[in-house]
Amino acid sequence: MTLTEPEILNQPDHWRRTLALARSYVDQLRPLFSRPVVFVGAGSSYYVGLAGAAYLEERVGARARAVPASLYRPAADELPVFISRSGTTTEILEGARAARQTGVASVAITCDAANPLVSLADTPVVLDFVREQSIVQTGSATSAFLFLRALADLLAGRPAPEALVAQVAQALKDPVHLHGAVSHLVALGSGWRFGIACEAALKAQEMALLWTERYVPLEYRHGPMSCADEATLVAILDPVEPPIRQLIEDIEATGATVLTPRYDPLVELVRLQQVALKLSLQRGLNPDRPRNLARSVVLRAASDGHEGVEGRRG
Ligand code: F1P
Repeated sequence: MTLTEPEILNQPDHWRRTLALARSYVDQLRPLFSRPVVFVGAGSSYYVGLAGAAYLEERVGARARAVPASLYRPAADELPVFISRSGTTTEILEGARAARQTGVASVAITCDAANPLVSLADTPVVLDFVREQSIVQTGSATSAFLFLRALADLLAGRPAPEALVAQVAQALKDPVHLHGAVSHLVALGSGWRFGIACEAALKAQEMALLWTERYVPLEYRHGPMSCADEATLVAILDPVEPPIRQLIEDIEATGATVLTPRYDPLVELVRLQQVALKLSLQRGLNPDRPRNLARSVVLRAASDGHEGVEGRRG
């Protein structure tokens, strides 16, 4: 058995704990989230921020954006929320240090209470029940996003999405059946679902070394569809309503397989994690240890002034 498989299967339990954590933090975070928010992350954690910012804007009407950690610069009027499973990614720590040096209070969302990010953030939120050993993030990313989603709902005076726990448990017993070889995956989603689409595509890229693309759905016709063929799997995260229905017909005409959503988009992401795992094994790869990747990217300054990569596993 791979390390990744149980990490995917643990998500119902992790989501239940995440929802409880969000409820316990809402009063403490409410005043901080009255400012415009910038989510800062790298890789999966950036995509969590991208989805989180769009969700916060859609549901709370708050001003929110997401930036890759390498582009973050502190601004006095903005709350930075640093997202990092490991809390050791160099660009994240540089951003958190810059915020601290300029007197900008920050929040961190991470999975380990003993990492350097926790000591740099003013309000750390630790999902310490998510203990992933794999390089590829699965439950850590969905749980971090669910925390932000539940927080946004609670800030807006709505209940947190408790029903997702039962829904993801059901979906895990209902995996996607793939017919034919897939070498190309396209994920389509709009609004907060775009960040989810990016994360779904990253899973197939990391675990199965697939050529992947991600777009806002109707953009797909504007050029990228030229590359679709029988080896393409297109996952749609938006509801299947008239403009999407027509898009599906156009995509199917290329010979590509279209996967339409049966569940909430976050639950669909979990099903696409399963697809990535299955494709990885089908292709004879090790999904736990994708080539060229480390669990977090830790850069060390070399004597010639250039930076080198010192991959970390722990
Ligand atoms: C972020 C991350 C992972 C990615 C890769 C390198 O780590 O970019 O999403 O899969 O292994 O690190 P973190 O800052 O969330 O720990």
